[in-house]
Amino acid sequence: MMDERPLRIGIVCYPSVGGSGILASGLGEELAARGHEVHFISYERPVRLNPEQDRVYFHPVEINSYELFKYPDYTLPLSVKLAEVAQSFELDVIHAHYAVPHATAAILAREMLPANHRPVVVTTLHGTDTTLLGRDPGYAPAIRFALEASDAITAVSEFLRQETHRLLGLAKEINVIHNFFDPRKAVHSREDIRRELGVQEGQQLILHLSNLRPIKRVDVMLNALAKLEQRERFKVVILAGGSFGPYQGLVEQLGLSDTVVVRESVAVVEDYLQAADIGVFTSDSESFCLSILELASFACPCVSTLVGGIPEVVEDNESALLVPAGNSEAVAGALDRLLNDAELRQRLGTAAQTRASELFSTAGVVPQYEALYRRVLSTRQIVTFK
Ligand code: GMT
Repeated sequence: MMDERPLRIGIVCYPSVGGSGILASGLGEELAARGHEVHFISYERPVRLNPEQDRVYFHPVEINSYELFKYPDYTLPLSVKLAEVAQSFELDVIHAHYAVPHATAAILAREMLPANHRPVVVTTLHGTDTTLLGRDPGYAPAIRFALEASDAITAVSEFLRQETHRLLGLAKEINVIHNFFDPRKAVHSREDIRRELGVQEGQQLILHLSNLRPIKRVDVMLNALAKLEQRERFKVVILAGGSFGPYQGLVEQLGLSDTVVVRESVAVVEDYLQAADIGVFTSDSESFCLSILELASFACPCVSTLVGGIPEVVEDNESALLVPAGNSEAVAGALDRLLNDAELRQRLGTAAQTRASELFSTAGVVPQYEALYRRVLSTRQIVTFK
């Protein structure tokens, strides 16, 4: 029979606005709500982590700036902090989100500890750790090693599972556990948010949210928006998880200054999700695209590029409009269809919401992680260096 006692879980993730950190924070909060003790280890407190949550602890990693190092080192202090926390709090599991450098540091921490005090290491791949860094010969061997040495690996989509096998040639099993999302309560009303953003009566709000990395192809999105006629029909809101500065010039050049509103570092994303009528995403690659799921939970339909794991999240013409990557003409055409057709928006949005609650709810997905932890703990084999 499987051990059902609450677990002590260490989560290492990026604390900034980015899907992997957001997912890891949501997972930790939910695991704590289900009775487990959860320790976050990172260089800052994760942005979306609720400071009020019981059984959730945060352990900062201090980064030194020794003159000897031309570049500051994070991996070693992280591994030492992980080992310290694992030993002091008798962690059962270290769950590393994003391979670089988190899985590497977790493996190092596990190996530093006495064999009978070693937590198991579960590594979750989120996307660019495979699709970008996994192609880089300067990283790939280290990523492959950290994954082979993990006690279990998960990927957030079937696409990412296959890409990881293809690019890294891993022999080890990869478990697919999709992203999940259940919205928190919005703080402001839909009307207040739209008013604050300057959305006029009868106008539609097109929303994009991301960390604006080059892979998001904000240039393609802006070019598509510039192709849309009758600008009085809509307002575009960009929630920027990074500086929008590099794109400001393009906004002006395309004559979009009166159409595009940018908000950097918003506190409650649900305020904006509930206020949106259409989402737009133009990424060249996306292992899942948590933002599409976030909008789907508010029955907001999206136009997106048909790349990576996105068709696992939403289906073309059923719950979204999916278009080829890098094609601003196609993005504009799909946005135009949605802007002009309230019935289509309603149909796709409702289908996206149903799919989200059936396949990607917190209640459905988090137990998959719990089951994996327990399975690995019950069958653990001490993985040691050859
Ligand atoms: O999309 C980003 O640039 C952020 C990135 C991250 O690692 O934080 O997001 C990745 O993880 C998310 C959560 O699992 C996925 O929903 C995103 O699709 C994935 N991004 C990419 O694959 C580009």
